[in-house]
Amino acid sequence: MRTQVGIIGAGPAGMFLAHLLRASGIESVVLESRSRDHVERRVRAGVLEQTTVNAMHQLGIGGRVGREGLIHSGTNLAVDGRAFHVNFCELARGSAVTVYGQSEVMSDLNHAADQHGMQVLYDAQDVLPHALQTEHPFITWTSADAVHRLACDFVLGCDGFHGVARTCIPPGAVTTCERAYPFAWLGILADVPPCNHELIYANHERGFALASMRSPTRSRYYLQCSLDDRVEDWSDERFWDELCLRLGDSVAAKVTRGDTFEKSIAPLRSFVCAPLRWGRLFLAGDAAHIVPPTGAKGLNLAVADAILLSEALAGWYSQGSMAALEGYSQHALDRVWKAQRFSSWLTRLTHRFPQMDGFDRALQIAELEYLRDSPAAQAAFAENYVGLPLGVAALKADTSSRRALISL
Ligand code: RFL
Ligand code: PHB
Repeated sequence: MRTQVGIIGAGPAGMFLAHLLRASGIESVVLESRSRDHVERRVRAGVLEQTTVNAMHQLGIGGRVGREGLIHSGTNLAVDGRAFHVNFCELARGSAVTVYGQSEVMSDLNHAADQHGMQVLYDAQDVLPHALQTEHPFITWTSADAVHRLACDFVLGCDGFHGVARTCIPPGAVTTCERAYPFAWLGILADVPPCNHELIYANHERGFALASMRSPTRSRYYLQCSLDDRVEDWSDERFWDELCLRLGDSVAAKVTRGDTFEKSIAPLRSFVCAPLRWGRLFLAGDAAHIVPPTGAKGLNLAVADAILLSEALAGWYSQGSMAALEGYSQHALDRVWKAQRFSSWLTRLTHRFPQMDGFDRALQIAELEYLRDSPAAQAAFAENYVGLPLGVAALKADTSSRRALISL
């Protein structure tokens, strides 16, 4: 089997890349180790930056996000039950974010892939890229006891943090930076109306809480919990009681309780690998970097990588130029580190750390009160939350890439 670009992983990074490449007339095959159902049902991100929504429209898959996505022109932060509002529209070039679940994004990408007859192979086992330092890389995998081989020009590692692609790079050829946080997020879904029309990020002395949503009738809530906690430790009753305590009385009065589902615990991590290229292998999305979910940046970074990498590959196929491909890693990482900075700042500002003393707590409160009272601080928060423009990185790209990127 032969294609132009072999993609490992059918999550957001892999599927956006497959669609963006197709839009530039470049053929790809996506190899995914899990089932399609598993990938579509995974409950994860909920907040899309405008760049992500624009990319969906450009690919012709923006119909549903346009109709059903909830436009949020601001968000709320709270400290010990006292909430304040940050207005994105006023502070960040009229921007907003769209609340639309990752599983809906995946469903839209996969539905369009079916319509276009794109090649996405699920349940591919033992996926392994080879000959990455040559001009003729290939990928092998097994299914139903047969071994398969895909010859290609490039391999894109979009297989998430635990994937195989990054591990193929010899340790001396990349550097990695990592920070594991000393807590996790317990997340639930419940078919009850959200407690507020916009999100609430709550700092409470018992720990962080987040009120989010998927639709006017489906709520998504998170609680900071211990790394040792198990889902079984958290009955619905305990979850709702703790959530109400951390959100404070006035918000708690608007929380509708109900049966929860998709209860899961995720540890928080920051991770960056550099460079994002080794020979003919390019990394994108969580395979290359992880941010704590507090800033809602992970999926959006995966899409930004996909846009930059697809433009660079389009430059190679149309002009035979390696320039943009050589610049991809630096362009993507410039943006990744800014998102990393924002996400870890917001995590430190809103969570309870084990060794925190009165001084640390007073600093958190002072910083949140500064954010509440200072239009300049709010403008910086809003600019980062809605997403830095892709054009910042693109300014350094070559002219043809720049024009295409800025149009997104
Ligand atoms: P994914 O989604 O992990 O997809 C990788 C795919 O690769 C497959 N795979 C393999 N395939 C073949 N061979 C192998 N050896 C393979 N190993 C793995 C996997 O099965 C999978 O299908 O990575 P990708 O595409 O880079 O996308 C990243 C995003 O999924 C992730 O960053 C976000 O979910 C993060 N995130 C959020 N991002 C946002 O932008 N906004 C949010 O509001 C937001 N909220 C969140 C989040 C992540 C969370 N968790 C669970 C960590 C909330 C939470 C709780
Ligand atoms: C979500 O709705 O899943 C969500 C929202 C905001 C975040 C993280 C997750 O920062």
